[in-house]
Amino acid sequence: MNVLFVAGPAGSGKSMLTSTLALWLERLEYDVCKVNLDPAAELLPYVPDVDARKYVNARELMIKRGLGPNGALLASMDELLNYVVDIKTEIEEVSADYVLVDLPGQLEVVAFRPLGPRLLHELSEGSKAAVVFLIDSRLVSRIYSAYSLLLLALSTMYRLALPTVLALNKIDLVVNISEYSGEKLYRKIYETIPIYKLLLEESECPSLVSGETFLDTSISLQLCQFFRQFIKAPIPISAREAIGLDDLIAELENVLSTYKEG
Ligand SMILES: Nc1nc2c(ncn2[C@@H]2O[C@H](COP(=O)(O)OP(=O)(O)O)[C@@H](O)[C@H]2O)c(=O)[nH]1
Ligand SMILES: [Mg+2]
Repeated sequence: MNVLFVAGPAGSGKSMLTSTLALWLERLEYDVCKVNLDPAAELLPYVPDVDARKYVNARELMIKRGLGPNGALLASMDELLNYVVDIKTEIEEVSADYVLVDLPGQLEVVAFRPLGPRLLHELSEGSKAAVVFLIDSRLVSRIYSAYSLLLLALSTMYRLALPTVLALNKIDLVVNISEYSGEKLYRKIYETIPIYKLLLEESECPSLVSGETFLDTSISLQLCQFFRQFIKAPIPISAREAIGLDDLIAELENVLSTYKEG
């Protein structure tokens, strides 16, 4: 059993990717178990096989304890930890090749509080596991925002301590996918989206426009070299249009094949 956690900032497309990737894997004749781990999810683009909302409901907690939406999400994640054994049992009963875990909307709940890594490690214990970290293409349309998103991805990778594959989602919103395909599409993506200027060795580390960020030239140059050393360029995908999923699966299989339980 391979466990894939779909992570990323709110709105990056975690739920959409869980849905599309599940269909894609099923077409490749894998058995897939879809897990919704978001107790505050309202509408999902897939029918979960295992659902955190069965155990904890953020909306009910909000009313019962008089909490706001953020407080309710935090309280419900804390509560969810009490049910991790039940959730794991349900997952094991499905006995799938791939378990896709759609993580809660708010990244900080999973990545920067103690319960996130605990939850992920308990759910993946005894299996191979990896994280897909999603970045919204529209949020890295400027070089300085590419720096901050990559720093966020790196800090998440360190906190979750699982092999991580970065994917740049929603490419359909930044390149004309009806006009380009195959190699041409990739070339267009690499030219259009500045995060690739930062990460691909072929180009020089880009210089920043002064006044856009606190980073000065020498720090940004060092960061760029650091990123190039430690981060593989994100795989361009569109969860909505099912583009790039074969590449994503190949990279996930690659990291899973060298997985060692920590
Ligand atoms: N155009 C486009 N929209 C997308 C894509 N992936 C997700 N979305 C949309 O982005 C919004 C947020 O997606 P969702 O999966 O709910 O994000 P989550 O908060 O990370 O789970 C929804 O309106 C999705 O329909 C994509 O690849 N292309
Ligand atoms: Mg979601």
